Amino acid sequence: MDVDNHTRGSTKDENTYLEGTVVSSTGSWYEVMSGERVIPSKVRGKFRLSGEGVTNPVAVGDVVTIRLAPDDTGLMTEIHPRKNRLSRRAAGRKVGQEHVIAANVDKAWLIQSVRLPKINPGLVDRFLVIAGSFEIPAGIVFNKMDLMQEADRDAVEYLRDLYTSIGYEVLPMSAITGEGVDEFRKALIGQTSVLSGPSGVGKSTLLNAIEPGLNLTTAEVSEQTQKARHTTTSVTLHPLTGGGFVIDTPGIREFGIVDLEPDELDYYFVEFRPYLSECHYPNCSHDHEPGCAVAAAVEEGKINEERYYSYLNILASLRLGEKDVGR
Ligand SMILES: Nc1nc2c(ncn2[C@@H]2O[C@H](COP(=O)(O)OP(=O)(O)OP(=O)(O)O)[C@@H](O)[C@H]2O)c(=O)[nH]1
Ligand SMILES: [Mg+2]
Ligand SMILES: [Zn+2]
Repeated sequence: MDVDNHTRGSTKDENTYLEGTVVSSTGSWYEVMSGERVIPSKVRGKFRLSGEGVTNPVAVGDVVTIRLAPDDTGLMTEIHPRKNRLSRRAAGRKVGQEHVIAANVDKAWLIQSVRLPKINPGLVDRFLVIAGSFEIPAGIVFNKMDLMQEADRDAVEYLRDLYTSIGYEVLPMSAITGEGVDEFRKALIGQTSVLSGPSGVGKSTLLNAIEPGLNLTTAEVSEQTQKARHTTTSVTLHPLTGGGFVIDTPGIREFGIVDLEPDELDYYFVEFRPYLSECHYPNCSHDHEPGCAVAAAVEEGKINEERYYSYLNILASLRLGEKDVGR
C-alpha cells in the first residue's frame, strides 16, 4: 500500500512513505514487505527506547510505516497497533525481559517430533500456557512419525489422546513421507501462523514440504547426542501460495513464561476451568489446600495426573519468578 506524502507534524514533506509488514529481523536490520517489494529497513532509536523491558520492540509480523531513503532502504517511522503478540521470557544476556517471537498471529503451532528429539510433554504444557495467556489458539504437530518405533507407539498415542481430549488440535505428521502434510497445509491457509519448537524437530523441513520453493535451510540431528544445531537463526515470515502466511522460528530450548502471575496459571490449564470455582478457598492454588476441586478431579481421573504435575511444576517456577528457566 503506497502512502505517499504523509503529513508529519504540520509540515508536509516530499518523502515517500510505505506501509508494510516486517518479514524478518536480523540484528539491527529488518525486512519490510510492501506489496511486491521487500525493503531492508532500520528502526528509529525512539522505538528501542519505548520498548522498556522488551528485547525487541519491533517483531516479525508487525505492520509498520517506513520512510524510503534515496538508497531504497527504509526507516521505520511508525509501528501500527498490534492485534496480539506471542512472547517468551528472554534467555542469555537479556534474561528476564520479554522477547516477542512474533506479532499479529492467528495461530501458534508447537512442533514436536516423536524421535530425534522426542516429545517433551513439559514443554508442550508450557507452550500451551504461553499461547493461551496471549489469547492465541494453539495446535500441536507430532512430526517424524516415520521414525516411530513400536516402543514409542503407546506414548505417542497417549499424548495425542490427552491433548485432543482437552481441546487442542494434534496433527501426526512426517515431512519425509508426506503423511499429514496436506492436512497441515490446509490448516495454515488464510491465516498467519507461527511454528515454534525445539531445534531439530523439523519446522523448516515441514515448511519446505508445505510450500515447495521456500528452500529453507535444514540440518541433521545427531543420533548420538540428539542435539540439533540451531539451523534457523532468524524469525522469518513467508507468504503461502494458498493464501496466508507462516512464520518459521529458530529452535527454542525452554519456553519461559512472561507476564503471568502464579494465581493466573490455573486458567491456562484449560481442563481445570470447570473446577476452579468449586474449590473451598476462592484463591486456592490447588497445591495443598483442603477442599480443592482440582485435586479431587485428579483423584477421580477427570484431570490427567501428569498435566496436574506439570501445573505444579510451572506454578513453583512462576513463584520463583521463572528464575530457573530461560537461561
Ligand atoms: N525422519 C524424519 N526426519 C525429519 C522429518 N522432518 C525433519 N526431519 C529431519 O530433521 C532434521 C532437522 O530438521 P530441521 O527442519 O532443520 O529442524 P528445525 O526444527 O527447523 O531446526 P532449527 O532450525 O534448528 O530450529 C533434518 O535432518 C530433517 O531432514 C521427518 O518427518 N522425518
Ligand atoms: Mg529450522
Ligand atoms: Zn483448588
